[in-house]
Amino acid sequence: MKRLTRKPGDAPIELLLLRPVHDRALQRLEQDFSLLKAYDAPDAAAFVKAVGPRVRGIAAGAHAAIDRDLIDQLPRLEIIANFGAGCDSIDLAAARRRGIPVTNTPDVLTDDVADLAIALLIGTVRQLPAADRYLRRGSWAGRGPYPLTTSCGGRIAGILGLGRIGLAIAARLAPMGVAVHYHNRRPIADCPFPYHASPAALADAADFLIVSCPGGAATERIVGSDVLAALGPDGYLINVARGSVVDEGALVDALTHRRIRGAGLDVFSREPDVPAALIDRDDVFLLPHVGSATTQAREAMANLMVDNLVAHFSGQPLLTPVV
Ligand code: 8YV
Repeated sequence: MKRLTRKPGDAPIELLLLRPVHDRALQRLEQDFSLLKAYDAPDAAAFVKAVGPRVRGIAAGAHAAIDRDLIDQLPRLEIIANFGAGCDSIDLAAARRRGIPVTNTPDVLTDDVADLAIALLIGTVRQLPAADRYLRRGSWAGRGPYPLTTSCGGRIAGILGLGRIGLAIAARLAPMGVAVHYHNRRPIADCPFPYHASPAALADAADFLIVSCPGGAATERIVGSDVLAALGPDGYLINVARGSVVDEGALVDALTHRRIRGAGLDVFSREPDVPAALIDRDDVFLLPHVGSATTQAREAMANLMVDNLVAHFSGQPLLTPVV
């Protein structure tokens, strides 16, 4: 485990924690840094104001909002280390303007998130949550077999955001006999999968639209009523990225009017609040943002977040800077 290299007599390096961090991260951070825990203070904003001039780094807990206002209150800030691959809760432009590097935790969660995308896809198309409820309420014995559903094999998945996680999803779809198409802002050179120039064109070609792109302003609600209409009445939407990418109102509307067949969602626009209109439906499979929620992934994420902080304050290259 990497430790901070410091000279005797060096002043402690103070890090701001806006939210509680993973136990493993806390343990390691406590060994090498002095921690300023805003979440323990009775008034977090007043706390940040008071300690702001001392803060040299932020160890960001899950989805902590780090906006320009906050960054402006931290004149000595040198690094923001995010816990998570997605950095949509951090104002990257504001950090960049000040020359403050931001790090994230890619790769170590890729396989678990991709596994979950496949579980959501199969669970949604084969209606596994509804079938489970059917059995538990005694309908199997009372009403007979559960109605037939649909095959996944032989169909086309459109991956919206063919990055690390999208590629891992594509690798899992191949042995299932599901063809992959994709949309990114730009086509990937030498990519074996057919490219579509817009989310709507991708949805039009696909039976399953799988969202695995970053969140943030550039992708806000890019899956709207037009894209859902293009997906069509036999199409399914799967989202393991960010709730902000999908227009939730348009999704409820499309489900209600049978413009798409179903949806599997691990992410929502105002977590942990989930629209009641989705909760009440049988054609959706809903999960509480558990894509990377395994002991292994979270421990690796915690270590990577701390390794980036240790590298920075030891004068070493960052392991996973966000570019
Ligand atoms: C979260 C994620 O970080 O990596 C991401 O972008 O969405 C997740 O892995 C995780 O939910 C932290 O709580």
